[in-house]
Amino acid sequence: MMMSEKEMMLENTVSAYENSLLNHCRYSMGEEWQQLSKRDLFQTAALAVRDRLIDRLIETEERYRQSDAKRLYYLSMEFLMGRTLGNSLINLNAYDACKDALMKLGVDLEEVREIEPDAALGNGGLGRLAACFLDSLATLDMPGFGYGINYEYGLFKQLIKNGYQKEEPDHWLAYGTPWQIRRPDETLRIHVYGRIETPKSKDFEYGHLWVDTKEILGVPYDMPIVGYGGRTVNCLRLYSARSSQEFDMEIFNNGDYVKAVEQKMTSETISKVLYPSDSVKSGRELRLKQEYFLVACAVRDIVRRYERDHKNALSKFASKVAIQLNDTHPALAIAELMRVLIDDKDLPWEEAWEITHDTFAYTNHTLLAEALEKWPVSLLELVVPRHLQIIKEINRRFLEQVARVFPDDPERLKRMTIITEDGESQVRMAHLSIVGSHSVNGVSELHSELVKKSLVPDFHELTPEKFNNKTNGVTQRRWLLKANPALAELITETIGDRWITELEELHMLEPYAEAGQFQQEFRSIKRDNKLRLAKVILDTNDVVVDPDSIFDVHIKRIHEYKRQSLNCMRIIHEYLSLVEDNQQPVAPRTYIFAGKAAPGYWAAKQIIKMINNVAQIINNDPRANEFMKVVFIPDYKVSLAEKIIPAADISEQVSTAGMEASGTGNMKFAMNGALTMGTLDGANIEICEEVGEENIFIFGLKAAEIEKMKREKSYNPWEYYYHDGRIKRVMDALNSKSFCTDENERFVWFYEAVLNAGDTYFLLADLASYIEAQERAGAAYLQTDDWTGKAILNVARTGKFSSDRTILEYAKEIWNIKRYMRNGH
Ligand code: 26Q
Repeated sequence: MMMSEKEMMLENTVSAYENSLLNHCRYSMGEEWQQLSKRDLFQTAALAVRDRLIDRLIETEERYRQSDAKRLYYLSMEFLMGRTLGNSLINLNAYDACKDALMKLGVDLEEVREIEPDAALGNGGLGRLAACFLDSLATLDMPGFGYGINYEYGLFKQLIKNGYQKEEPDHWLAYGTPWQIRRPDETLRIHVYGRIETPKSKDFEYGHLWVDTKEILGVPYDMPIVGYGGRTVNCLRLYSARSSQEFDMEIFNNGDYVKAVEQKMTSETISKVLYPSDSVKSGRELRLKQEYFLVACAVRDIVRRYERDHKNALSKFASKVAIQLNDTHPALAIAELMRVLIDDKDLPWEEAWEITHDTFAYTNHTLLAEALEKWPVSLLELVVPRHLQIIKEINRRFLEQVARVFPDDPERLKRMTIITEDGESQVRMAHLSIVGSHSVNGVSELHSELVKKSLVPDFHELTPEKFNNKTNGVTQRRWLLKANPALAELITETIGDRWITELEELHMLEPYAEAGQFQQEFRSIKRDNKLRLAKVILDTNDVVVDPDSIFDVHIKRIHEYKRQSLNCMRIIHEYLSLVEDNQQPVAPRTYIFAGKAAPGYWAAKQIIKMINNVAQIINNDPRANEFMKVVFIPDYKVSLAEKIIPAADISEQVSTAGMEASGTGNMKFAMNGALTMGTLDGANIEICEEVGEENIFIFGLKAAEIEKMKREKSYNPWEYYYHDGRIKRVMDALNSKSFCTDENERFVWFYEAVLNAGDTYFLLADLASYIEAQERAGAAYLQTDDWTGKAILNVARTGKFSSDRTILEYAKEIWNIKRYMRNGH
């Protein structure tokens, strides 16, 4: 008799795990249990978990196939997954079973978990958002799949040497990863370079014209993504680039063996390394090839799967496939789908365009001009000549349409064109993305308004129906349940466990905000988390910090607009007030920073040095020590964030208003009971609306005020400098040797950038307001019960910021995908 699916599926009991562990120890690792190293133990535990994921992956795929489900494909150059072991065990509801099984075998699961390297296949917010979305899609039993690149090197490891950032490669795949299933059968052949043969006719309804190309192989690796409850396992498909022949036979036969091997290596560089910049565009050929490689693999894989399930009916493509572009990085997918439909499937332009436009949707994550992607036409001509041709035709038809709606308006055409003509001709990827998509969204209310009103007003005027908002969210499974198990347990004991999949349930905590018993337990959990972090800080920084001080935390990518320097200036102000004016802060604080700077971003690296110098001076000054400590924890990453966030009292979210698209760290902190110190920017505004003005510290200029000062050129930082002695003292200190650890260091550059170069980020304009808000926060912390009440209300009122809510909005309003529950669930 056939075994039922249930009998086949591996169980999540202690004895079943014990069995699996011992089996993998012997038959996968080829070892005896006592012989396993720490890393072997991780590998063995991961393999036991992986078996269970695969069972459910197969079942899930069959469920979607039988329902002929519409599928969502999330195309992203970045997936910042972090560690998987703990998360998968929690979502499988097998954490305790595995922990107990290991314990019986004399091993501590917590220790094994710490061995796992982070999968740091992303820079920051955009990459982590993609990872949270995958968790929510699986938890909601929705057919949503990620497509990305299997970078051999993730985001660089950060070392701090003499206060400066140094980068080291992150060879995360050095020992392989148990979380990937290689699928060599589904390898794809991708073409780059080459040339276009003279077309036979002027339109695009002709056959293959792209010739003499170089071929690269795209080998897929699937990472199973398990949703909470373990019913659904979706997957993230990552492609590695391989050379198409072991050796290029022609070169080989000509006798140049070394050159042949060299060529092979060159094609494999495409998936070698993640670009470490989260703003300034690189304009490099390799990055373009990476973007194209992702897009070519994903589009072909999607079309192939569609055709496998739907015989010869491409006209229905958009009713079964939705593709979301995570920023413009995969925007070439629009041209690639057009190319496949026209060149390979022989569809006429109009039909291909309708399918393409109905399939794609685009998310914008930035308003910063320098972060908007533009590629030189000459580079596209070299790497993807056929796509350039298609983009030119898209643009020609688009401008024709604009000219029909707005006749005699050549300026408008210049503003809207996809291909710029002035100076070096370039393709604006945001314009291509907007034109080729049926939906364009920003990532917070304010940001989505600014996309319409400031970034692309002409496009909004032409097609207002495309534009919408999807406020970001984060997965509470990783950022509360996993990162803060003690708080999660207290919440569950108090209101039940439905919050794990329906975060709005947290509202039920509100009545407990002022309850003595609950407050006490809440405080004791926060203190334990602070103690745990203090141990990490002792290990990494060799600094002793006081768990009873305020933990004031500023962690995120280092960027001028994020204004770590504003925090630094205020710390200097507090320090000088203490040592020069004998003004003591009302409560002792520990200032905690972490974050990476793009290796080529000079100012950001200088800011790291500035923080470290300030830390060194303050931490070594006995007059300051009982009141303040400053630490910069090196090598910020997902697994470190999971340790820092639950320990925070204050969350620093101080970007120049109008510049942070959303922020997602802000949500993670509030969810863990930290109070936000923030400007009215990005999602801070919505956090303020949710938690209430009395439970957050808001300061600084508003986006509209900044915008006005910029427009009228009315901002003069010198006025603030001369008008406010506190500001002058801080600036003068930075211009002197006070915070220098050796000769020739001084932060003159900073003084110059702020006072003589116009203070682009409005530091001086916001400093006084920031100092005052921080003083309010310090005083509020002393009212222990009040503060705890506010912290609890922050937790209770962050229900909106679950990525489950975000995904449900995307699913309903953009993707039109549904939930497919397993029978009996
Ligand atoms: C582009 C071209 C070449 C090389 C690199 C890049 C590149 C890579 C990453 C450009 C930008 C990024 C990442 C941007 C990012 O993380 N943006 C953040 O997205 C979050 C999720 O929506 C928001 O919460 C943040 O506000 C936003 O800064």
